[in-house]
Amino acid sequence: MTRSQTFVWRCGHMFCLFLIPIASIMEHELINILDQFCISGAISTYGCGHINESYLVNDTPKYILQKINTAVFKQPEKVMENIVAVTEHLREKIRKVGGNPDRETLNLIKAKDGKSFYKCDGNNYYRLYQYIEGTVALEAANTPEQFYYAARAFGKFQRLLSDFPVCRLHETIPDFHNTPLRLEALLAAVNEDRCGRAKDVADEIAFVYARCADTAVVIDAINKGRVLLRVTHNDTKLNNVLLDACTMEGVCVIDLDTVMPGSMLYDYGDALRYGANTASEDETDLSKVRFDLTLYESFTRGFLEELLPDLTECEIGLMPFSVKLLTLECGIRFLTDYLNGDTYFKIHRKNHNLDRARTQLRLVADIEQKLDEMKEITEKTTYALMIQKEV
Ligand code: ADP
Ligand code: GN1
Ligand code: MG
Repeated sequence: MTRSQTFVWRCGHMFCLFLIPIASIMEHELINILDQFCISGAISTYGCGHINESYLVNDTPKYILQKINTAVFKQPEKVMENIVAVTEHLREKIRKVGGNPDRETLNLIKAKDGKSFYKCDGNNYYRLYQYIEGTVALEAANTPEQFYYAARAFGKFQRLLSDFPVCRLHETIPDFHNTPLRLEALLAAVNEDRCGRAKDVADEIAFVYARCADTAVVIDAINKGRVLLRVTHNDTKLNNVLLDACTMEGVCVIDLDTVMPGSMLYDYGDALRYGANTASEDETDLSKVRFDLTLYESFTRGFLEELLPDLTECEIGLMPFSVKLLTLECGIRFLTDYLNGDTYFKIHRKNHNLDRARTQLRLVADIEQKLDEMKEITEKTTYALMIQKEV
């Protein structure tokens, strides 16, 4: 076991790796956890997620060990039930078309007691995945082609799960993409103002309130049956898909904690919120934050190539708007967490959640300027794909 911890720090679209010691008490705990899965090996922290703790286990073969954040996922056993059910379904589908299920879906390693997780010290839950070799998880797309491949992978994920019964899934975080409720939570945080921070964010709060009416659009369309409830991923950040390290084609969609009943618009909108931003999610120089229409076109094409025949007219019509909505929602969530004292998202510096919120809101403003162009791109892409299918 090495006494090291790898920190991946994203500045702009560059990456820096740092090694700092893992506290020995933590190291000891992790050795014991691995033993529960009959595994040992050098271990280092891994990835850039805001919620769980991920570790790379450098054995032969390699593994990814994860500690589930039980403050966020209050019923971790339900999360694991969802992941087992969804990955089993995917395995079967992948096998049927001659694919490689060990590479194209996550593979959980069972603990000694036969469970898909190991529970220790009251409320600490760990799980272990096979590490998928020869892949990369990108923090930012370097080319439109990479983003196109990510879109194909997220679209295919939904397509392969289109016959999975939505009602079998637990809602691991209730109302996760219920934007009106996210707005209510922001209001409550402003009123409570438990850290005395509301006075510093008056402009941001006003920006959000001016867009109140937007928050209900997708939920209303779901309630009216114009947008369907499907099995969706709900957290489609670019680093939640593994791409082939050589060809950059999509290999495996990961981070399945939030797979729940949802709208395809959540997956589409959230992926573009993150991936078509010309700056990083926590950029402090807001002049760098723009929405990239070339990346928008690539992602839209890839996603529609996988899903188009199944989508309703209303779903397609709302695609451009969903990018604005999911960006606004994420801005609301970061701002709420800032006001509440940074209790939900991991932070790595003072005002980190405020910086993240400001980036999202700046992106919303830029998306608003580009909505007409986005609609045109979506219409053209849809039309071209329909013609192609008819030929
Ligand atoms: P988080 O909740 O921290 O975002 P993820 O499940 O997304 O956790 O994993 C964090 C990172 O670990 C990913 O971005 C990816 O780089 C890597 N990773 C996760 N699972 C695997 C796997 N099975 N094989 C290879 N890399 C993985
Ligand atoms: C969190 O875990 P991670 O980093 O993939 C969050 C997403 C946010 C995202 C913002 C369970 O995702 O909803 O969009 O941060 N996940 C959860 O970067 O809340
Ligand atoms: Mg992740």
